[in-house]
Amino acid sequence: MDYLFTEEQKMIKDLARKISEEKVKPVRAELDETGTFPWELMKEFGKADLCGLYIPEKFGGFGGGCLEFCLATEEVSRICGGVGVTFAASALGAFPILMFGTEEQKMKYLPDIASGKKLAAFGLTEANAGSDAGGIQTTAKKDGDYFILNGTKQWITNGGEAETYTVIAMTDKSKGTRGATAFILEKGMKGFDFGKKENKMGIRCSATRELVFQDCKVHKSQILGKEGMGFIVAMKTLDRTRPGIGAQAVGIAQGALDEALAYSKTRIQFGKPISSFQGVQHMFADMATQVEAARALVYATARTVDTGTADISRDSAMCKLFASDVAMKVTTDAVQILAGYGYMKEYPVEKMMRDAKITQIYEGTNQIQRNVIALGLIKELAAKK
Ligand code: COS
Repeated sequence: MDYLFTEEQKMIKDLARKISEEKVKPVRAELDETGTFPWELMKEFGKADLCGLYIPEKFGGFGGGCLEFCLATEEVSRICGGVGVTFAASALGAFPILMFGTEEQKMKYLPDIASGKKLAAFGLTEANAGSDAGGIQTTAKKDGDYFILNGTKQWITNGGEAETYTVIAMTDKSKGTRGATAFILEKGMKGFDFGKKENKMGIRCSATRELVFQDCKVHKSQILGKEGMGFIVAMKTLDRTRPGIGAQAVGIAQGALDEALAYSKTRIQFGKPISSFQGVQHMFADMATQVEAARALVYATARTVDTGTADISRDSAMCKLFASDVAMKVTTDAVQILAGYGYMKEYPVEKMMRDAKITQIYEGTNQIQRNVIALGLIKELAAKK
């Protein structure tokens, strides 16, 4: 399908594919097995100027947008979902600064993220505040020109490895979601520590850790936007980064389809390659159609995000929901096509199936995406009346 990319967008896609094929593919199984964080690979992406695709040139980035970011994320995830999310989660940490940061904050933090020298991360989730993001308990108590943070963030991607963190904490619990504030925190600040790296089912090389705050003193100049705007910062960020999860899901699904197709030509049963059986061909037809539909939705949503005009919550939720369900279905079918071999670690499809699962969960479960979509539909209807 022709998505009418510019020459620059084609170049980004090709470059991300080349690095992923040459550098990520040879090490993905070992990174998965050992749960090793892919620092060397992040440096490669930095050297190739892929880390700041969505960051304006004046802050050291490429000056593209959500689409360029999605193209690269898809290509990296086609080879490894764990490396893909490590790459993408830095954008999740950087987007709040990009959207709500002062000129000074942007100048201070974005160039190092754009160059790949530093990674960023986003701290919203807590043990008792997942889908119910408004239920966060981490507090930031005012103390003159400072805020004192106490609490624990859970399952933070790039936790411990990133240098720059956007953290949402309650500055006034009595105000509910309007009492949350977003802060930029730096690794190494007194009172800011990390929990152990979580041992996960998939995306195993990515780092998932707790962020622990114990009387962590943060100057008011580290606030993003205004005091009390933290929930809006978080929600608007997720609206812009969910297409990235869609792109990750499309990449994982395409990777699994590629593997299953290649295998089906070499696997001989009943005297013929299994690719010649109609039952298998129909599975491929469905898988390819689903991947292409998900890809089209991700690119269309990313383009809408980049126009900056529309209310994107609904579209963004749709593309994350659809693409992640496709990833789960297609990777499961790929394992089925490889059958016994698909279940073994010698082939990459079992890893792809494990990696796909989280795309239905993080950045808002698919049940929450359905709530957001339904709310969008109801709002649209009300606006028409
Ligand atoms: N953009 C701007 N503002 C938004 C918004 C968005 N996308 N979504 C909600 N808001 C605003 C609402 O308009 C409301 O504002 P007012 O106080 O002015 O009325 C406020 O935020 C609270 O919204 P709401 O009442 O809908 O909040 P809920 O607590 O019911 O939250 C959702 C519901 C589904 C939006 C939220 O809990 C959610 O997205 N959960 C998933 C969180 C998630 O993705 N976690 C993963 C973490 S990162 S890996």
